[in-house]
Amino acid sequence: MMFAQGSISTMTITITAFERSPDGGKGLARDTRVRWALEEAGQLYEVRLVSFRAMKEAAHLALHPFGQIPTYQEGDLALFETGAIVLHIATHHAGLLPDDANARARAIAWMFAALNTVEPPIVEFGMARIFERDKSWYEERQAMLEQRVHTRLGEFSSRLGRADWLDDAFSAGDLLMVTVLRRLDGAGVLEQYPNLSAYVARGEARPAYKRAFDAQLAVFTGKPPTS
Ligand SMILES: N[C@@H](CCC(=O)N[C@@H](CS)C(=O)NCC(=O)O)C(=O)O
Repeated sequence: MMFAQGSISTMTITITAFERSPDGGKGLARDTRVRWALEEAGQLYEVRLVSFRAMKEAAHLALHPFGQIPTYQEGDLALFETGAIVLHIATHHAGLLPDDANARARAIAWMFAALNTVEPPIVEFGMARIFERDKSWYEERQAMLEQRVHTRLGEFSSRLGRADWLDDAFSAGDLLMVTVLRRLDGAGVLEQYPNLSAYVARGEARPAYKRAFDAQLAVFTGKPPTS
């Protein structure tokens, strides 16, 4: 599958994604953030779909030591971890990191914050909702996990305030933060922070995001993307 946008890269970029995403095409799997970064950077890419079984086999483990998606290949380079992949794209193409050195460092700090400070409690909360519902301690633990999410969202909401983006212009920090917050989809939590809901909606309204979303949805529906 090839999704073309913008300038032509001299080396083919290939990423991996779920053959069958458990989210039913909501774009919550982490290939979406890589697709989005590539779209913002105007790079062509190909997608190799992998099954859950194939992800744990030697060929895929050689690319991703933890047997996960997404991976990123470009010529001799093979990468895993979405933070590293998005940073690689952002440092090699315009559009995702500011030119000013200090603003660039701040944007990278936000990338780490999204993945290292905000994503863990959100993922733990979401995983418990999927895998622990039948446990006797589910309700009690869930309340604790939800509180941890609220702590981070409250802090982040205060920092973002009325700003459109984390700094003056949209950056890879916003891209990762929006995809992390999207993982709260359906939990009824994000809605309690109007500025964060608006921030996510702002990210989702970007043409590059829409192309990325449509492309991952097309894998699920089997229909080609419309944009
Ligand atoms: N920290 C990794 C997490 C990768 C990850 O958890 N990928 C999920 C899909 S979104 C996966 O492959 N899950 C299947 C599994 O772990 O077996 C990253 O950001 O790339």
